[in-house]
Amino acid sequence: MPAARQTFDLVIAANRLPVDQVTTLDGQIEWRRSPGGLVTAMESVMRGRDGAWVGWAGEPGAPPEPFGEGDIHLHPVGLSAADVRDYYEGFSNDTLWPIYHDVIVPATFHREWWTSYQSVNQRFAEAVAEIAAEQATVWVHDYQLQLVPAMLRRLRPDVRIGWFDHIPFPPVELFAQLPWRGQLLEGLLGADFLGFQRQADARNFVRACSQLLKAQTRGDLVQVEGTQRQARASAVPISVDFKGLEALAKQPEVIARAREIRASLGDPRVLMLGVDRLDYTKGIRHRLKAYEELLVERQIGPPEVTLVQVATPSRERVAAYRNLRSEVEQTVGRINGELGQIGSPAVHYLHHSYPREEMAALFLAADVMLVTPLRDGMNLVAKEYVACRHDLGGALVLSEFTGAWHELHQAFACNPHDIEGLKQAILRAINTPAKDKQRIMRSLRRRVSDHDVQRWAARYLAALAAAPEPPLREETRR
Ligand code: ADQ
Repeated sequence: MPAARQTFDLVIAANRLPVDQVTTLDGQIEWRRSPGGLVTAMESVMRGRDGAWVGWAGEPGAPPEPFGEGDIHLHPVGLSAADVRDYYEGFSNDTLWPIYHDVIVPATFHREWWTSYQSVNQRFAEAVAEIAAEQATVWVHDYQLQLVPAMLRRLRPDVRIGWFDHIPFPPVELFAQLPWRGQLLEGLLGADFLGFQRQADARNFVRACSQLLKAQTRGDLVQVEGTQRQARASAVPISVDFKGLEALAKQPEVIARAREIRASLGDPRVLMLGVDRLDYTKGIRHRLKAYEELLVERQIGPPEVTLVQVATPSRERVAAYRNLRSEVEQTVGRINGELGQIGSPAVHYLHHSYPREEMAALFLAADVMLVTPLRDGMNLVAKEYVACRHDLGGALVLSEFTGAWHELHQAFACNPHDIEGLKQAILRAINTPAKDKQRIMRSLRRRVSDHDVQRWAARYLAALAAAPEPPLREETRR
């Protein structure tokens, strides 16, 4: 007799599993848990529950067998090399990503990418349907899986479905460019609850349903056509593991490393820091332009002031990302060539990923943190910086176009398109008296500590549980 299939009360579906495959020195394959905040958040809600996570393991080809990792059951979904090219790099990152981020670069439309997106979403929906227990809660994440809610509902009308959008949801004028806009909205409306980073994102979604699908809407509710169901769309902003980061940044080794970083940079009076995925949404070029002008005008300069820019390699098979990388690297080279000094370059540019400890040490070492995206769903770096500054040191320059700015109003706000304004914000962050900066940092920390990632996950699941009841019973009565 075949063994009974294992099923789970809480199933997470996200493009990636929360683990990375590593090959050890003796050639063994091992899984290492990725350190992101989402994993920490999920750990907090999965503790003591039967939880599973459905996602891609990160390598093209046949998926590994399901396996356990701590409390979580991991259920890999396979992507072929063509799926990675068309569903992931193509439709997700070269069609949806630019449309959802204000078309900072033009979006590319290919019908075969859409076909691949549909078939991969179907595969995810089937994988979830297979392992979700009767009446389970399913939490689908992000723009790569927007068709999963409706596909899953067709397979499993008994489960409660939530979707969370980690990135912005665009205004209808931009969303309407998508040739598959109707299908995407219908896909999302399979969910009972749709969570967004900002209220404005939720409103954009509701407006898109009303204008493009002619759906009836009331406040944050959307009537789903052909059913008596309603989907609710509202903001539940994501956060970071405040306590975990604070504890990390209090470790003596991390504090010593922060001192060592400053010393190795020549103990500058002001150390500025940027930490981003190398993505055109992050405003790295605008930041460098403002910094370069401040140097040219001799308002600041090395060795007293220096900038460390950490740019994590990202999506290097998409042309827009390759172009951005060469542009940023040329600019850094030019700034250092023209404005650096022997032994004290103006920009220290690092194209690497770092362990959490090193990131915390960098945050602790930095007097001014530059977070200048042109558009960003939330931006966790801003919140991580604040969580690490238990010493109340440092100053945060924060773009108004991040979700984080809606919670961290006391930060030194900037519009990164306004280079003059950005320069002024940087100078204010440098020159504001330490006492005032401490007061600001204290209130930023209060906000992040009160609204940490554990609270985010709990709030999301409570909203999902309270979302309008699917009227399955009513429909069968009719
Ligand atoms: P991202 O666009 O990836 O996330 P962000 O929120 O800043 O942007 O998260 C990046 C994460 O990577 C942070 O935890 C940061 O510490 C880490 N990181 C960056 N550079 C690193 C490096 N060199 N080494 C190690 N770690 C590094 C998307 C959306 C955001 C949203 C998040 C979560 O685009 O708007 O905040 O999801 O919802």
